[in-house]
Amino acid sequence: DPKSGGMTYERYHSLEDIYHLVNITSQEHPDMTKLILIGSSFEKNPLYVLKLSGRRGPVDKAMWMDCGIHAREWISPAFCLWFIKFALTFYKQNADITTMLDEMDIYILPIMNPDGYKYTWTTNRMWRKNRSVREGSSCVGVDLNRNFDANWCTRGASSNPCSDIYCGQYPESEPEVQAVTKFLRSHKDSVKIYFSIHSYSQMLLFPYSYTHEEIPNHTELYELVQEAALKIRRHYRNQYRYGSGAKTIYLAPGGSDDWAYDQGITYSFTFELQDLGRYGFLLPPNLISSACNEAFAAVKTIALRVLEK
Ligand code: ING
Ligand code: ZN
Repeated sequence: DPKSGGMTYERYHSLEDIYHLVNITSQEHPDMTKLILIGSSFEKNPLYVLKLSGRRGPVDKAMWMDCGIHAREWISPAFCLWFIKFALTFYKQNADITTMLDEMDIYILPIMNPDGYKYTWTTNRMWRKNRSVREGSSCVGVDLNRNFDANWCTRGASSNPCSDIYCGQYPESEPEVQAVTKFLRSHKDSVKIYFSIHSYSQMLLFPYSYTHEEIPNHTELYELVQEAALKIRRHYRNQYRYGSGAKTIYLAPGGSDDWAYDQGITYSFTFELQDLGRYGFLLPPNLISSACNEAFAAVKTIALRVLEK
């Protein structure tokens, strides 16, 4: 029942709750989901991907979405869970959702940084990185969105282990990043669209973030995010900025969307969800549904356009 479900999805969930929710969802929808263990975190928490597909035969296209790369951005995993619930609830009731699930497989990683997320619940609400420890340094954690092999650790990242944007000892040094890159490398032929969900600042971004140079299909992606931002403004009256990462926020090497793009996933995006700074990372639970509804509108707009191509 989507109404009673609503209550569940309008609050934030502990790590244990997230695992439980994903697990029961996969059991309730054995015909439309598959639970895939893609690896484990530094502290050996599992990294589960939930695969969503319509009740149809095999297809050759897929979309990927990861949430919770950064521990304190709680709206991000909340959105992945909300997306899963929404898609499964309205399949065969809503034409757009039916099209998405019938024409592609959707791989969702609800929480890419479980160790950091757990730490924000127990110890430090503003923690960003993972929780890996390293000999010779008393500082903990690597910024997973600086650890991908995309112009790694150049301007916009730090080689200081105590920094919040520490890039790690070498590209893909972190098990969370290794799990994602391994999965995407082995699904390269099918995955056409990549989404990474962050907060906050209300932005729809695409590569590059590691250089000011434009990608070959800059205009095409610019028009996609522009259309998505316009939909959000019309339907939800919220303002999202859009453009390439380097030009719209700041130079940031080693990010996941840039890496995915350079792997050949030419529809690659990073979304920064609500808000604009009033609450920042501490977005209150009563704003979860509006944040998720508008983010879903953006994902849907882009996915359906790409499927048309
Ligand atoms: N923002 C992203 C960050 O990792 C970003 C911005 C997007 C960087 C794409 C690299 C690539 O800094 C937040 N809020 O984390
Ligand atoms: Zn982030």
